[in-house]
Amino acid sequence: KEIAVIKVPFGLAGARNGAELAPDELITAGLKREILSLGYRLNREVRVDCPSQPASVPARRQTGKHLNEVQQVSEKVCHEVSSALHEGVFPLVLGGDHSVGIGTLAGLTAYYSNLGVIWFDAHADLNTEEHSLTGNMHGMSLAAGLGHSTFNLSKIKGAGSFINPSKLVYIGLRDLDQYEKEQIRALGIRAFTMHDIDRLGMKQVIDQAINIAGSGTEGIHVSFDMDCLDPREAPGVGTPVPGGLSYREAHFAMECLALSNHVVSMELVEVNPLLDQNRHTARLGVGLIASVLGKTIL
Ligand code: DIR
Ligand code: MN
Ligand code: MN
Ligand code: MN
Repeated sequence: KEIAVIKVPFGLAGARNGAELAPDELITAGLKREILSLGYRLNREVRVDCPSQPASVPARRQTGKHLNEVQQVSEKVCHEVSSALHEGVFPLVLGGDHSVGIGTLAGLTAYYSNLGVIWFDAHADLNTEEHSLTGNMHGMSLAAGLGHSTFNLSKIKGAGSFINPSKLVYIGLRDLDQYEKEQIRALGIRAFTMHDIDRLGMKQVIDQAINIAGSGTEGIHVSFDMDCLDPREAPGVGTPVPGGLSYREAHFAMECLALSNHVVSMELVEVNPLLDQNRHTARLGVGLIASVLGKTIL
């Protein structure tokens, strides 16, 4: 099996600087060695050219901040992801902040019309331009994927149709805005919060998630925001929230996803090397990618 590593050094849509440094940090932390030692071929390693300085004054209300930059990056990521899929190559997207996920979803929908998505995150990323309290577009990625925000997949060249909320599952939620709570209820999105993980255990949670996102779909896309992890495990993220996933809960979920054989793409976002300690969060990210790709303990 072949992998395309798609590096997206874009951090303008997050809450603070630093996520743009993550793709290089993940490579330095040994990502390619892990991929190759699992028996994959590295088909290509692409670096999407991303603006690092905002070209325009950040807009306040009508649009998210740095909309133009997010749009440019989304179109490039969309193109890279859909090209990989059309060549039968597994796309591994390295963010960047989670606005990168808009382009990833765009590229996936260009190829798949019936995709399951598992969104690992402390946050729901369901804000629209109108409802966001921060204006940060990394908190709007799924609103864009579902077609609820003004800037959404239909504005991205090459994208397919919106994702299906009944095939979307959250894992790790614990910091939601009021509007996002209402949306999750109104849309009936299956959301495994930290409370559910405490109550059911990760095995029940990931089995059910794979069932929802993986049955009757063409495959599962794993979008992994590193802030789903507990900040003690992953200090190097832009918006840490206490009470997150443990090291083993996260690895166990990835291992079960690998065993399901349903995963068709993955992205890992929101590593912030400026806030990290001894590259700990980057190395954890590399390990989690290895687990999704089939690394086992024995
Ligand atoms: C918040 C935080 N809901 C916002 N979102 C974050 O800015 O919309 N997403 N941090 O990852
Ligand atoms: Mn996120
Ligand atoms: Mn998050
Ligand atoms: Mn199945």
